[in-house]
Order: sequence, then structure tokens, then C-alpha cells
Amino acid sequence: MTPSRRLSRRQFGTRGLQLLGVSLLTGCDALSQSSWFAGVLERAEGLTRAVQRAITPRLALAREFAEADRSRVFPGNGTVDPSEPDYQALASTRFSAYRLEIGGLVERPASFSLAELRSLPSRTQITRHDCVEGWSAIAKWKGVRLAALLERVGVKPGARYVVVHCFDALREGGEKYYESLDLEDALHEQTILAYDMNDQALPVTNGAPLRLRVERQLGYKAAKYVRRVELVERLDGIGQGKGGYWEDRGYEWYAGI
Ligand SMILES: Nc1nc2c(c(=O)[nH]1)N[C@H]1C(S)=C(S)[C@@H](COP(=O)(O)O)O[C@H]1N2
Ligand SMILES: [Mo]
Repeated sequence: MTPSRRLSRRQFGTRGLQLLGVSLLTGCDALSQSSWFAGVLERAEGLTRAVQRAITPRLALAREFAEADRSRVFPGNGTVDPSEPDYQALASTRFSAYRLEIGGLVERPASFSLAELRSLPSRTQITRHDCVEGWSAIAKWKGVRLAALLERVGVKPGARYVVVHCFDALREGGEKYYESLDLEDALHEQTILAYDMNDQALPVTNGAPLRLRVERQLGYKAAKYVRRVELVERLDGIGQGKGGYWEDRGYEWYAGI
């Protein structure tokens, strides 16, 4: 085959994968659980990520909005009230005993109360949340910059991903929600662990007391009910190995918008 024919075939393949990527956005559990579909997603994903990073500068910010753009209603999705007893106990005293743990490949494993988190460098941003199921909503988020936290504990050489472990399981007794970012997204200016939403303490529906905001990716990356942050070299030992609760069920790991 001549090089130019090979190229056009590859371009055709790219189109096809993009179309499949778009079909994922309509969200369908049965489809996303098929292993054939998961394989297609895996191949499409590297492409989405490479394309996004080629066309947007490394540190590009996601769009920020004005106060007036905020949605009057911001839905809750997935878990909206964790039933786990340890979470319920913390919630019953308005999270006064909550501590965020940070461990794994860090120099100084630590834990932080909400007051301590509030005293660290913060960021406030009004951004749009895009859920894979097809809805979007705009809210104002304030939280500690993940970069500031990582600076506190010191990232060990060899650490490549930040894993966020949550309190909730979507089904009773099921696997707990978790998500992961690479260090580039973890250190991004808009990546925060938010404790306020629209100038109020984050409500339980939307992830109290602390949720991730990672604004250049789809909503399922924005883990709610964060319990623990872990620095790791590889993702294959976490959950079922794909780097997130929904990734383990076929969604893309890099969910660039
Ligand atoms: N811990 C946890 N985080 C989660 C989820 C969840 O079920 N549990 N759902 C995800 C999905 S799919 C979306 S769209 C958003 C929903 O956030 P919201 O409830 O604030 O709208 O949270 C994400 N983070
Ligand atoms: Mo979502």
C-alpha cells in the first residue's frame, strides 16, 4: 500500500472513532459494559487526549463565567446522599471531625481538617459542569488548590497519578467511587478540592464536605465525598485498574471536553 493510501485509511479510522466517542456522550450502561465497546474507547481515548493537548496550550484554562451565568438549579447526579455509616456519622456533626488524608508516594503523609484546608491557598471559579449523560450546569466553586496540598506533602519522584478515594458506593456494598488524574491536571491552576459552592458550604447533594473540580474534563472526573488522596506510580492496582469507577465500566480515563 502506498503511504498516501495508508494515511487516508488512518484518517477514516479516526473519524469512525470520533463518532463512537460522540455516541458515548449519550451514555448507555449496557453499551459501555461490553468489552468490545471498552476496547474501542480505549483506542479512541489516546486520540482525544493527544488532540486536546495538541490544540490547547498545556496550561490553558477552562472557560470561566460571570455570576449572572450561574444555573438556578444545579442537579445532583450519581450518589446524592451517601448511606455509609462512617459518612453519616461525619455528616451528623456537620463534618467537624472530617480529615482529608493524603498518602502514597509523598514525602510527608498528612491529614487536614476542613479548617486547615480553608487556610491553604484557594481558588474561586465559575465554571460549567458537563455530564456525560447530556446535561450541563454552571456554578461557583471555591476550594484549596490541589497543587498547594501536594506542595505541602511533597510528591515523591516516581509518582505519576493522583487518585481520589470517596466515601460512597453507587450500590450498597459495592465498590467505592474513585477517580484519578495525571500530575499535569492535578497541578493545573483550576484543579481544586472544593469546599464551597455558590458561596455556601458544599451541600451533601453535591459532595460535602469536599469534592474535586477538574474543569477540562467531564463531570464523572469531579469526584464527590472525597475521603483520601493517594499518589501512585501506576493505576493498575486501584479498583479494577482503569483509574476510576466509571472507567472500570468502560468510560474514558481522559475525559477531555
Ligand atoms: N463520589 C462520587 N463522585 C461523583 C459521582 C458519584 O456518584 N459519586 N458522580 C459523578 C458524576 S457522573 C457527575 S455528573 C457528578 C455530579 O455532580 P453533582 O451531583 O454535583 O451534579 O459527580 C461525579 N462525581
Ligand atoms: Mo456525570
